[in-house]
Amino acid sequence: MPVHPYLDLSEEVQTALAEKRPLVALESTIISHGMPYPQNVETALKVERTVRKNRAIPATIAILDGRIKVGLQSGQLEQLGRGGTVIPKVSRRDLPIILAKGSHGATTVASTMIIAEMAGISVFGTGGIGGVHRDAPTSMDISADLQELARTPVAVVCAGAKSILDLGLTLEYLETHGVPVIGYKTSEFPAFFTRKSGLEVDCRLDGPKAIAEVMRTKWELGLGGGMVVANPIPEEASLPKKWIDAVIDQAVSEASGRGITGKDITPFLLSRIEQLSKGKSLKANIQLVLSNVALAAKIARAYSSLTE
Ligand code: PSU
Ligand code: MN
Repeated sequence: MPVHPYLDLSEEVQTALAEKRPLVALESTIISHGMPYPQNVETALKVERTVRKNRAIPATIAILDGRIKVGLQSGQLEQLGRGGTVIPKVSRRDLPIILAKGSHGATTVASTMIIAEMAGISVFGTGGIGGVHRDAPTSMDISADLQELARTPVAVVCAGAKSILDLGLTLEYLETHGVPVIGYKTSEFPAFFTRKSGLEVDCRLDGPKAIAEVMRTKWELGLGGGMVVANPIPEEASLPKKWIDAVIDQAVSEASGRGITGKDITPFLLSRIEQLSKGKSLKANIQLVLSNVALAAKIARAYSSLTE
């Protein structure tokens, strides 16, 4: 019996679910839209190895030929990485359209959360979440990731959010929607390429077990919804704040000058930042993703031993 008629689980993921082993969900927009080829595929493979090294099972999620895949073969990762921005970026609103058309799709944080929940996976590791854009007061551009965190019970481990966004407004939005923001070994919300933002998280926790306990408590209370676990980029990989902030400011002003809007804006900013930083942002991005998925694996293990 499939878990869900639209879902194809890999054999490994099926076995892990049946044996109640810890799983970590992974997204595919970061592969197709978040990094250039071939570093995107190399990183996706390294991410999966890192999850395994930390004794959990990776479940990379994507849409291929109108089927939701949970757990990909390396050839499928290659297909998503090589396809790049030709593969449609799929968030909550796009999911039914792409499935009905039978197309391929790269899942964002929002749609990866939806699918992780369908499959029964509670922990998801990635780079950064979407958020409230700096011009949101007039553009109303607020990532669907935030609404998803409000409604779907999955813990998302990330390095905070890039300062292409308004981080203060992003935290306000999460507060309004009842999404806990946990700082892992930090009381500050990290700003992706840098460890600090000057903004406080709701709670600092220093171990995977303490984080798993908040997840269990939230869901046993019937509160539903997700959680953000913010893990600062490793010190040695972090970028000088002034310099990267200037790069980001330039990318944001180019995007507005070129009239880029909607779902295209985040991928545009990510690739422009990579070009302007001469690849330095990409190196940092890869390091923080690896650190996040290692933590996600530890949280998945702690959560599965709490709930067995
Ligand atoms: N931020 C990053 N890297 C990414 C993304 C965001 O630093 O790859 C991707 C994620 O898939 C996220 C999506 O869910 O962009 C958000 O897009 P939007 O802002 O259009 O909701
Ligand atoms: Mn948007």
